[in-house]
Amino acid sequence: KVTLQIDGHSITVPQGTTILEAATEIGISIPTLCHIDLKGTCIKNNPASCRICVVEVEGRKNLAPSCATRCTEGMVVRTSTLRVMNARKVVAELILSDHPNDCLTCPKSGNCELQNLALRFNVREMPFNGGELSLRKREVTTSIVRNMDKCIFCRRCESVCNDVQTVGALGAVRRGFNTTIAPAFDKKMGESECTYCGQCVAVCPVGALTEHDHTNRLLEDLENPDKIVIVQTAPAVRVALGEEFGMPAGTSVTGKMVYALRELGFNYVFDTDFAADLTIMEEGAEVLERLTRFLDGDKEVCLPILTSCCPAWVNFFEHHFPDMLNIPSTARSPQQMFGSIAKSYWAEKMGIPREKLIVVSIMPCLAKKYECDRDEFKTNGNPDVDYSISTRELARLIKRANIGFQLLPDSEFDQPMGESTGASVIFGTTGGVMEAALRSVYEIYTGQTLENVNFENVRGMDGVRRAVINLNGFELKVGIAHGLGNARHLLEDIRNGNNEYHAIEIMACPGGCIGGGGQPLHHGQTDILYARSKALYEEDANKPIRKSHENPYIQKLYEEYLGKPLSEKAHMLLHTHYFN
Ligand code: HC0
Ligand code: SF4
Repeated sequence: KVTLQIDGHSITVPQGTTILEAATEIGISIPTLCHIDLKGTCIKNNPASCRICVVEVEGRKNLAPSCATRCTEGMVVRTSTLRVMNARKVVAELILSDHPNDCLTCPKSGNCELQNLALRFNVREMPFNGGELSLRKREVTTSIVRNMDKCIFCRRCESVCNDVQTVGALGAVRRGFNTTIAPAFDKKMGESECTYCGQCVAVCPVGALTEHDHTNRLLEDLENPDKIVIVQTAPAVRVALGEEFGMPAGTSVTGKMVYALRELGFNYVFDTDFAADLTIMEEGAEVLERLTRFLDGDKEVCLPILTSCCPAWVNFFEHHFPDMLNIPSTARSPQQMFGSIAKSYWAEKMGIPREKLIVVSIMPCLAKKYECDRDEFKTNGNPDVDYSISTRELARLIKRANIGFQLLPDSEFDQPMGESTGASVIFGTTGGVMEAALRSVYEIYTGQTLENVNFENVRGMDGVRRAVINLNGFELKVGIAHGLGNARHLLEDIRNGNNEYHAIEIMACPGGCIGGGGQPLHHGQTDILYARSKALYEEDANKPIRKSHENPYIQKLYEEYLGKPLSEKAHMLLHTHYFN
């Protein structure tokens, strides 16, 4: 342990603690820009390159970057002397001298860390303007927009893509004013191995990486009298949307969200959770089918079975594990199952022709935009889900439409595709899909009622988790990974023959969908992820039905239309195949 003084306060911290960490602990908020450390996940970037966080250390001539300077015994630190404040301001002014000044129209306006710092440092003029400027490209993909003239080279995106996701789609290319952060050889993101997970967008402090906004398209569709526009909302959206309206993280706003969507003009407001229950029916049946074959001694059976509902994960295994495309479940994601059922079963029931129906999804995820666009989810070019907007985009629409979100009453989803169980609600957090599957697989496999539906041993935030579930004497071994780097480790183990699992859940984003690239920005605070996850478990606990196979409208869908899980019709509408 070492004891030091920061702004006159004495503090004792473990050896190795940085000045920034020590100051944060006693409530002194030193400004940062390139630094990010989402404790409890592996998201970390600390190149100490921006110098915004400098402080004075007694006895040292130069100012020290607090993010990279370790505390030592007897150190005396000052974080807000005039010299320090002026130095930070000059650093901000220098960054701004090579940054467009179009804040008013920037997609990040109001949420930009550089803008916030300029305000905090009282930057009122641009003393270094007029010099050479970096000319950098703009790229629009289905999910992500890259505005490279706004890049400040903090390298957060690079760290997250390389170290956390192990995709390696982003890195510095060229030098000096020509430098850009791009895929190797300055290729386009759309031509790289990018999975569209959106984690680079989630950590970008400025407007260099943002989502591809579909809100104008949606407003036009909502105005069009020739279209019926329906919406589905993903599990993780309801526990994060409130943050955009000043509510504490972890406030569940399901009822207000439904009300707001009706106000916006959607003809029907449905729930992706309904389709998550359907996913469990299909994926659960696949698990049981493979297990039965395994127990019968079938050597050809592919185990472990992997979940397939996360589109960035699907993209990742298609790119990196083309030799293992037969092990993931063939079940489509809930987003796509919803679209497929909406444009077949429901549209037929309602007498709505396919071309008149627009299915929109509200997702915490940017890869969902890309998933809607995959050819295998289209019929004669018409997509099952027309397009997806993110939680942040929905918040912007609500604000634009003058809806006072905080004061809205609660409203209920429409039926039949609005009914869902507690099992489907927890899909939005890491471990939730596995827990939902276990609730159904247990009952169907053993024929017994599962009294305690809480599988605490699959919950939590550790990057890779293992659990053994006793199914009447058979030990089912399950694994959970979130973050693509963790997924890669598990998959490499399996490829190398160290296969200890029967089933594995994988989500690309740290925390699962609650930490998705389309969510309100967490600005490096892990508490936010924990609060969102807790809110999902609470919503699950408060649901009258908590097992997917007990959803009455899912039972009806099978009776009226699909027959049974894995039927021919179910295969056609609810399953998919993978490409390399
Ligand atoms: Fe998810 Fe999903 S849980 S991927 O994170 O499975 O995006 O929230 O909607 O599709 O349900 C995202 C969230 C979903 C899907 C569901 C799954
Ligand atoms: Fe990397 Fe994900 Fe960003 Fe693509 S979306 S560049 S995979 S972090």
